[in-house]
Amino acid sequence: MITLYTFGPSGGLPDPSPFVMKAETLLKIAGLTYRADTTGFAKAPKGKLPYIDDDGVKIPDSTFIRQHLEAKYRFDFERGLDAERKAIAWAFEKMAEDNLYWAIVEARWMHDHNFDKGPRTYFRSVPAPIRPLIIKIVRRQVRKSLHGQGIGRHTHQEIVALANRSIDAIATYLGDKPFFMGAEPKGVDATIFAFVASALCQLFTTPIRDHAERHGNLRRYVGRMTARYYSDCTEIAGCPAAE
Ligand SMILES: N[C@@H](CCC(=O)N[C@@H](CS)C(=O)NCC(=O)O)C(=O)O
Repeated sequence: MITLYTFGPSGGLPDPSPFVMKAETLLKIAGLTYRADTTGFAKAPKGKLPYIDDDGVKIPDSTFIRQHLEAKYRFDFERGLDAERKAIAWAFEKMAEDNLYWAIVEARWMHDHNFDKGPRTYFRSVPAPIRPLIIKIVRRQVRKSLHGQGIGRHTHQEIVALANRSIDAIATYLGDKPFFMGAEPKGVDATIFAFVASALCQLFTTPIRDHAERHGNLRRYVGRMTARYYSDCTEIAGCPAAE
């Protein structure tokens, strides 16, 4: 049995972490049975979510989770793609994970109006007397991560400009195809779906969201992925489920 360690649904998303959403969607695309567990963060092998426990074997990191599913369950997430399209898919995934992601983190964690609605609520289980201190420490760590990654050295406007170019690139490549690489979903769709839905998340007020909302094909794409893989949801990130 596979256990996927998650943060749990929040803000109209299956998970506030796009990496957890990606891993969960990969499991769904592969048609594997799993259970979600929200109690694993403290024991995360690499200190981050997601990770899975597959019959006692722990695999952290969404990309290595995918590799594990490919190796153990012989599921081909790239079936039918030639080498060039595999390269394009990988490049888009890493653009989302290593660039767009940090712009989303900046938008959610560094601006009080978003922080108060989202990240601040993640600390509800921390005892009240020490909660403000823990929040301050974690928020400072996130600021340091943004600075270390490099994006935190830019102005908010510069960060938004970078994110919007990524959103435009995703929208342009998707075009009017049903899924990112064509008629059928591939592994890359788990990533693109997770990051586009995160950018569109209705809980947060961000220029990135405003920009993403102008791309009707992205909203329809999120709705299509929702209809196919999250049949218990009528909408995700304000995008109605529809094939
Ligand atoms: N490369 C990892 C990234 C995972 C990641 O960044 N997870 C974040 C949530 S979005 C996390 O757990 N952060 C907690 C921390 O850094 O303390 C993956 O693909 O799974």
